[in-house]
Amino acid sequence: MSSDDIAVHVPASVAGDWFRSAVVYQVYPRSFVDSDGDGVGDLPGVIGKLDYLHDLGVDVVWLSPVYRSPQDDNGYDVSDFRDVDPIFGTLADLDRLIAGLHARGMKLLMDLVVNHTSDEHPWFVESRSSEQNPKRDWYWWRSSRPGHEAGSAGAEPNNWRSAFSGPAWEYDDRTGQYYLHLFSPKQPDLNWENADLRSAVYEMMRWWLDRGVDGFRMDVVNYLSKEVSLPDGPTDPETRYGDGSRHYVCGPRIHEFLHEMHRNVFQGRTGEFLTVGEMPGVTVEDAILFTDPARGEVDMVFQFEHVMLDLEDGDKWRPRPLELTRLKASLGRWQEALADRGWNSLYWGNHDAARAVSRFGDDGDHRVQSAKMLAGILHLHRGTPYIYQGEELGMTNMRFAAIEDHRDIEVLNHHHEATTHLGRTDAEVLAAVAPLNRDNARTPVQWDATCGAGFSTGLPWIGINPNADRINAASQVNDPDSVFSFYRRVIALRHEDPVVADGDFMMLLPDHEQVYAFRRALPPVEMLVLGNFSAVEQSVEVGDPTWAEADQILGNYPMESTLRLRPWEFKAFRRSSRR
Ligand code: TEU
Repeated sequence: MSSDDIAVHVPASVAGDWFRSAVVYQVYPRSFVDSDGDGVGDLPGVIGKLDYLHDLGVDVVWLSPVYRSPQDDNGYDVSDFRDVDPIFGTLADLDRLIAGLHARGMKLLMDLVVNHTSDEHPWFVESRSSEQNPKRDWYWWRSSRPGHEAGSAGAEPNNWRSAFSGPAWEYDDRTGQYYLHLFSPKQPDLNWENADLRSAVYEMMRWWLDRGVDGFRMDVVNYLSKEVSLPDGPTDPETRYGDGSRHYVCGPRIHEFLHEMHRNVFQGRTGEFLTVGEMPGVTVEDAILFTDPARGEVDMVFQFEHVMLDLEDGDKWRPRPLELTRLKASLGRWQEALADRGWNSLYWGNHDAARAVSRFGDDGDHRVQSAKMLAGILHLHRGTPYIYQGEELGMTNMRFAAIEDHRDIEVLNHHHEATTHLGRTDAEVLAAVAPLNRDNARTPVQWDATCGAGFSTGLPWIGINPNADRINAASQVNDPDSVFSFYRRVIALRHEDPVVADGDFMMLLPDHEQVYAFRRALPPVEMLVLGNFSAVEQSVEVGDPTWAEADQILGNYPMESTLRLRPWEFKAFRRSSRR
C-alpha cells in the first residue's frame, strides 16, 4: 500500500477534546509513598513525587479513593464522601495536592465510588435503623425468599453471588430484612432508583469540582441501574450461587442516570474536565452510546474485554495463555467501533489487575524490552492511555509465599471459600491465584534499592517485592535506556505528534500470532507501529517494503532500517506523504 491510497477519515469532533492528547497516571495512594512511617502511603507522599510525575510527562493523576473509610476494600468502601481518611492525611493535604498539580499544569481525577457506600456511612446507618427511615429506600432492602426462614441458609432474596465470594445479600436482624451488596457485606449497594439519593450524589460531586478537582473515575458505574425485580441469575455449580450480572450490568436506566449526572454536575461549568466510567462487562455497542459526546454521559469507559481473554470462562482464578490474535481482534474492534463517535481508554493494568509486564510481556530475561514494547503498542493506539503506578518502571508481579502474605479481601475470601467449601488444598489455591490476584499490583512502588524501597521507613502494610534492589526509580530516571525514559518518550510523542492523538487507526496482520502491527494516519503523516510479542525473531511483511526507509522514531533496541523484529522488539516509523 502506498501513502496515496490511505483510506482517511478524520472525525468531526477531533479539535476540542484536550484529553485526546493526554496521558493519565493512576496513583494507588496506599502503596505510593509513605511520608510518616506508619507503613501506609499517604497524600504528603504523593505531593513529594509531583516533580517525578511532571518529569514523566503525564497530564492527569487519577487518585484511587482517599475518602474516609474503614478500609475493608482499601477505600472502595466510603464512610464519608467529603473528608480524607486520617491514614492518608487531611482535606488540607488534598487541597495542597490539587494546587501542586495545577501549578505544574496537571489535573486531578478523583475516584468516585457511588454504586455502594461503606456500611459505616451515615446514609446506611440511617437506612438500616428502621423500615420507616426516610433513607430506607436509598439501599436495596428485601425480605427473605418466600417459604424460607429469614437468616437461614438459602433464604437470601435471590441467588446472586458477590464479587468477593459468598452471597450478595446480608441479613440484618434489626429489621429482619436483607440488604444487597455486589461486593463485600461492608459495601451495601445504593439504590439509584431513588431520586433523593441521586441528588445527594450530584451535590457531592459539585462540591468536589468546586474544590478544584478536574473530573472523576467512576467505580463500577455501569452497575448503578438494576432490574428492580432483582431476578435470579444462572447458577454456577462452582460457587454455589448464581450470576446476577445480566440484571445489573448496563441495566435499564443506566444511560438515563449517567446523562442526568452529567447534566446536574457538569452542565454550565467552564473548564476542562474528564469523566471515565469503569464498566465491567460493557459491550462495544453500549460504549458507543456512553461516550458519544452528543449524548452527554461520560468521556470514555474502561472496558474489560481484552483483560478477559486469558481467563477460562471469565474466571480470574483459572488463567490460560493469551492468544495474540484474539487480543488484536478485540482491541482492533474497539478501535474501529469508536472511530466515528466516542473515545477509547487504553490500559494494560490497574490496582485490580496483574502487573502488565508479567501478564502481557516477559518479566524474566526480556523484562525491560517487553515492558517498553507494551508501552509503545498501547500508547500509539487511538485513545487516552492510563499508566498504573510502577508500570513505568517495569515493576513485576509479586511471588506471595503464603495466603497470610496477602491483604486483598477478594483473594482472602476466595481462598477461604475454595478451601472450606470447594475441597481445594491451600497449595492449589495459592498456585491458581498467583498470576492474577490484585495484590500483585498493590505492593509498594519501588523508588530505590534501600530497605523499604524508598516507600516507607516503617513496616509496610504489604510486602515489598524483593526485586526492588534491581527494579527501582532511582536507577532509571537518569538512564536514557530505562523503561522510565521510554515512557517519557512515548508520552512526549502523543503530545507532539497529532497523528498519535487524532490519526486514524488500521490494524495490520490480524492473523499473525507473534506480531502486533498497525498503521496510524493523519494526512500527510502516517505511522507504522510494530511489536514482537515473542522471544523469537520475526521478519514482518506489511505489504509495503518502503516502510523500512521511513524514519524510525521510537524503538527499544538500537535503531536499524529493517522490518525485522528482534525478541520483544518495538519499532515505530513515521513518514510524510510526498504528494
Ligand atoms: O472494581 C470493579 C470490578 O469489577 C473488578 O475489577 C474487581 O476488581 C473484581 O474484583 C474483579 O475480580 C472496582 C474497583 O476498581 C475495585 O478495586 C473495587 O474492589 C470494586 O470496584 C468495588 O468497589
